[in-house]
This record gives sequence, C-alpha cells and structure tokens, in this order.
Amino acid sequence: MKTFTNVKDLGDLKQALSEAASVKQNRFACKHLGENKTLMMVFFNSSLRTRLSTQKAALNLSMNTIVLDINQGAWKLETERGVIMDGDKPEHILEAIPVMGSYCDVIGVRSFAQFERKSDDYTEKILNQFIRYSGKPVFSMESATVHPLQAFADLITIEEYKKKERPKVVLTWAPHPRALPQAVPNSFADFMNEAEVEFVITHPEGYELDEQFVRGARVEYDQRKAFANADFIYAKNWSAYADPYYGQILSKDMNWTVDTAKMALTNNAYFMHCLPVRRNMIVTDDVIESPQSIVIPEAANREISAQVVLMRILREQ
Ligand code: AN0
Ligand code: CP
Repeated sequence: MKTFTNVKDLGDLKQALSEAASVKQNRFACKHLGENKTLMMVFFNSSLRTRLSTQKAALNLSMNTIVLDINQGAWKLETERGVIMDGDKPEHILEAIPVMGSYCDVIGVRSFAQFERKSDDYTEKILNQFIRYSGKPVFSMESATVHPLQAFADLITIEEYKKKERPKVVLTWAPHPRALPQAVPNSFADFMNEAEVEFVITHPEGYELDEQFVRGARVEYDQRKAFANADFIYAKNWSAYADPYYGQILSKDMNWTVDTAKMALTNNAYFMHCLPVRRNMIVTDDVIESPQSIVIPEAANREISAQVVLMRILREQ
C-alpha cells in the first residue's frame, strides 16, 4: 500500500477486517516489522485520537514517530505556487514536503478542509502535494474530504457489535455551532457502501453530500423514518457541500439532536460518533452515557485501523 485515502485502497474488505481481528488478538505479533523505520505525523489541525492512536499503532510495530504541529513552532507555510512571498509565510510547502520526506519512511497528514475554495478542498490539494513531492507513502489522518482511518475503525466496530448478517446502519446529521468538514461522513459513506450493511443517510434538505461518496445510498429526509429498525446510529455534523452554500451552516435545528425518544424508534441500536462530540447539541447526555453507546470502543479501534494500514505500508517497503 502506497497511499491510504479511501476504501478502495484496502482492496478486499473481508481480508482487511480479518487482519484487524488478528491485530486485535495480538497487537505485538509483528513487533519487529517497523524496526528502524520512522513515521512522521504532520498536523495542520488539532487532534486527540488520531495523534495518540496512530502513534500507539506505530509503537506496537517498533516504529519511531516524529510529530510535527505545523502551527506550533514550524514556519508558516505558503501553499500557492507563483505567490510573491513577501507576507507572513517564510517557507513554501514545495520545499517543506521533500525535506520532511527525507527524514522518514511513512507520512500521515491531517489537513482539514479550509472552505476557501471548494475545488482546492475537493481536489485534496494539500494531501496530494504530500503524495506527489514527499517520495514516501502517505496516508490521510483526516484531510480535506476524507477520514479513512476513522471509517475503517467504524467498520471494525460495527463488525464486532453487529447481531445480524446485514445490520441497518444510519448516518444522521446533527446540529453543531461551527462549520465542520464533510470528511467524516464522506468516508463513512465510502466504507458503508462497500460493506455488508443496509445503509441509510438522513439529514435536513441542503446537506446532501458529494455523490462520489453517497453512490446511490438511500437518503431519507425524515430522521424518524430513517431511525426505524436501525441497528447502528452514527451521528455527525457537517456543513453544506452543495453550491452555492459550500462550507456554510444552513441549520442548527435542535430537533435533529439524537435523544432517548429517537433511539427508542430503533432496534435497540448502538450509538456511534467519531468524537470529539458536543453533548446536548449532537447527542444528549443520556444517550452517550447509555449502555448502547459504543463511542469509547469505537475510538479504541482507531489503534487497530492505524496498525493494519501501517503494516500494509511497511510490508511493501
Ligand atoms: C472535526 C471534523 O468534524 O471533521 C474532526 C472530527 C474527527 N471535528 C471538529 O473539528 C470538532
Ligand atoms: N476522531 C478523530 O479523528 O479524533 P481527533 O480529531 O481527536 O483525532
């Protein structure tokens, strides 16, 4: 594996899930695989889970890790070619990337959507420059439009908790005070469309996601109808994708908050969220603290998804 940005990069999903199960049984079985290899994790944005779980996965394989927070101590980076650099950015990303690449064997990049130009976000301008100019395998740690390590961990979690062959999985939009990227729902849809599940997406009008991720999945605008008989409820806020409202908040309708009354419409569904989550905006205290909430094991599986991806990258080096 040279890059990890979407479900296709994993090839056969059953095989990927069986590798995840083996890692979970013994995460130190391949503890020599990463010896003398260095993982560089580059953060343009904040993180708790991705930072810790990916580092832990690398440690399980004896990799060294170097973590760079671009906004804390690194030079501010210019990302546009052709700019006269007389402003506040002393370094160009076109030098910074190959330099970073020269110190490591694998690179993970976190770089959220900037909501300045939709085309820059949806062509993954920053991530693709790392892929093109670092000379090293690159994986997304949530880039402008995707968060595949999260979606893979979500799939592993659903596989572990499902009680039937083909569970009903509902991705529901929920309110949030700030404009958030579409990366998490995009990748979740990308993975669910390839998984053995009945997949339904529910959101208010105007929050339609990019068709390349939705791929004909059922979209139900009535959240209550969508919840009927669901086995998993996956909540997430995102901002509008469709023009001319790209990156904007169209609704903060608290009727979309996941609460106990709505969970009662489901087939005793498990509640999932990638975290961080704003309580009593996205989900009530009662639901996230209920026995059906699996947000903590879901986050714990981030170590497993990262380790499977790192092992595949290392094996091809
Ligand atoms: C980010 C997002 O919604 O993409 C990261 C989630 C993993 N969330 C926030 O910025 C709150
Ligand atoms: N779910 C997730 O990626 O969390 P962090 O933003 O804390 O890494």
